[in-house]
Amino acid sequence: MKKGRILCFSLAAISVLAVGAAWAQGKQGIFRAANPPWVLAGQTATVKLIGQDLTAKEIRFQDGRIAAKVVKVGPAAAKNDEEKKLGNTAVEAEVTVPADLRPGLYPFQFIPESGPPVDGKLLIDVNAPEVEEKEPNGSLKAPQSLPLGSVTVVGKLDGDGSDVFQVQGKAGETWRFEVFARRLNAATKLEAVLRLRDPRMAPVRTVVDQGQDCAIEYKLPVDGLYLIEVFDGDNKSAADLTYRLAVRRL
Ligand SMILES: [Ca+2]
Repeated sequence: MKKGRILCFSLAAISVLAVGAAWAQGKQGIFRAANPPWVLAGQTATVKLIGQDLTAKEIRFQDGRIAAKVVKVGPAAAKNDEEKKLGNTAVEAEVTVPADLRPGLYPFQFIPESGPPVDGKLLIDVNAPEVEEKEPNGSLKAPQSLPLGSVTVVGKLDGDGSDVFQVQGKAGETWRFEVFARRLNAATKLEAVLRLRDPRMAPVRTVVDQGQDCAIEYKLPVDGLYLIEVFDGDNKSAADLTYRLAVRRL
């Protein structure tokens, strides 16, 4: 009992010292973005993990099925002011994801030489057919019907500034709807909003881009046709408000 207490005390003391040292240097790292924004299940890919004052001798995923190897740590090569805001460093990692992992955000940690680890999340996705967004799809009464299963919509918010899609779902299925705009172009003006409506057209989830795009994961309560709306937070519309909408049946 006593030994246990002493061990706990020492571990706590060590972590307090480590955190204290990092704070004293003002160098506690912050992770902000991955480029590319996702890694596909069943693949090994090199991804740049970008943030402020990042360093890593190792990257460790909470899910032990994902393996990561640090390739190099260096300055982030920002191409514009928006990219500069993501931070000064990039940790390049080779990430290997097994084929049976379902799409979603997977937590990991940068383990530095010294000091506390820094938390991050990486999106794992699956290959899905691409579908072009087609107007008119601006009203709940006339949505664009998507093919069954997982697809990726390639669209732009021009015209009436709202794009509505319809998917056929079954009770008990979990779906993930995720918009990519800012993560593909840090300088985009699009502040995407996603809204999911049930077969009675009642809104069941609404999410707003808060600097990192947004996603809805939802378990369908009933069979039927569900609507997913994409629009801008300020109701802007323009030909350059481009996005990708990942529709995934998990
Ligand atoms: Ca459109």
